[in-house]
Amino acid sequence: MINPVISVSQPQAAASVLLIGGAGLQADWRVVHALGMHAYSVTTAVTAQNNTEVSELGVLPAWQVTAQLESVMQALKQADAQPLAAIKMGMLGDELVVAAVCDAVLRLREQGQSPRIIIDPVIAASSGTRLLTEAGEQALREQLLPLADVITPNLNELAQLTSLPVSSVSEVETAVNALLDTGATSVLLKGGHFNPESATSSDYFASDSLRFWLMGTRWPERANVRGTGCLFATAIACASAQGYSVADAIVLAKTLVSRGIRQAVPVAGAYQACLGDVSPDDWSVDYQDFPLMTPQSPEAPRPELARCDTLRLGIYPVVDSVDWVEKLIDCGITTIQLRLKTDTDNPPSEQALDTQIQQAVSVCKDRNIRLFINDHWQLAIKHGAYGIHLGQEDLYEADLQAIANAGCRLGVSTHSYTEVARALWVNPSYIALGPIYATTSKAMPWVPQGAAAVERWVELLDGEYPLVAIGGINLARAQALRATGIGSVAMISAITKAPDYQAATAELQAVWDSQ
Ligand code: 3NM
Repeated sequence: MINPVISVSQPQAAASVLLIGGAGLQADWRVVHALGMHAYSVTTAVTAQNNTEVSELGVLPAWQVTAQLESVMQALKQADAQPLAAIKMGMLGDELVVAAVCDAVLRLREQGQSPRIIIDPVIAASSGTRLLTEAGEQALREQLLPLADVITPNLNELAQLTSLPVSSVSEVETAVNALLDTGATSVLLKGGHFNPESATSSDYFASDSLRFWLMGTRWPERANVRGTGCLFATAIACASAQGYSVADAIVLAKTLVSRGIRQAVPVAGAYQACLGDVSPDDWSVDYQDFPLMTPQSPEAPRPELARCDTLRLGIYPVVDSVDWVEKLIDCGITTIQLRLKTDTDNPPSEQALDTQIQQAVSVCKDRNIRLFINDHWQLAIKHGAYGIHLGQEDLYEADLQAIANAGCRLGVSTHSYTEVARALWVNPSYIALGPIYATTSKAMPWVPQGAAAVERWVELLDGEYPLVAIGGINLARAQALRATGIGSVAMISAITKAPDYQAATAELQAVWDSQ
């Protein structure tokens, strides 16, 4: 159900964004400047508007838009130009401008360039004034939306583009799916106007392979913040240009919009979002702005899982037999995971699994060891294990309520902003972050995150959840990671493949306990 999204903090060659729009360009540029990035812009319309009305509207002739696009294309041919990685479109005005923009995208594709296309389908101002003619709307729907990687309608635009009702969770899901039928790769409903009484502002995303609701804190005293839709779509474009997957780009954009609303200031009868300085490396993400993600309804209750007895789980070996569990407890290990990976051609019987898990639990119980069982959550509950460890794929297959009811802890693997947002919705007992370094113990579609990412995760999440770094961790790397402030490091081969596992375990523990 859930595809891996490869993305975490991969350093990217500098890339630029093209912004196409009307008045919204001024909000768009604020995101680009806040992140210290580079963009080109093409103006499609000039409006006379304030916080209450649009009094005049002039859409530029299509030849002027084409001329601007042509200048950008020429600039992109310069040897030192940053490649164009994303295009964000806002107000287009009429069908002639839509056709001009469409033509430019198709020409880029003919030249072998495929920047991510983010279309904010601006149709009308909040005051109701139309910003796109009816013929323009038809051209948008028929010509441009099929080229989109992400369409980002607000609630009114979703209703307008689909002619469907959008007042409940299931209606929004149906309408978003209907908009996907235009041929776009994905759709994000920006949910600022959806369920305005709810404590969270919930957006809904759907593509062929991924669906989720994304919930951020609402700030009701700042209900009328202008331009947040533009900020959201432009932030998706900027994160795209930095190399993030669509889903991670959306999570980062949501944090930025939440931050902007939280810090908004009153200006001329409305609020203006304030982004402040935003680091392009980690988007200055603050825990209070970080969204929660679930494929279920945003109204579904979250499980109340038991907490670990400590935020610092220490040296955390991951092993594949009861024998290893016993040997490492004898070495003084107090947190351990039993990961019985099954050979799909020759799976062990349920009875064999049951016996091993029962034995491991009984070995650990009398000695107060935190034993986490990987995957086999029913057997872990049955035998009263301290905790369960699940990967993202298993997170929604497992009965989280049953795990919570059993008082069992739940640790969750994560590899990206998206997966952390999903893990946070579950309110897990710990969060594992991986792979930090390259590993040969598990097939991984992910690029290693590196120690700098661990530092950022600690800054974001430490104190909220126990954190565990995993992937390629040996003695020297454990020492380096200790300095990031993370409370735990997990490893397989550094212990189980060591020539002398007892010495290796003792050294790891000494390094960990020494600072
Ligand atoms: N999970 P080693 S990396 C089991 O990134 C596992 O989620 C990972 O083994 C993740 O210490 C990994 O030998 C393997 O590299 C860790």
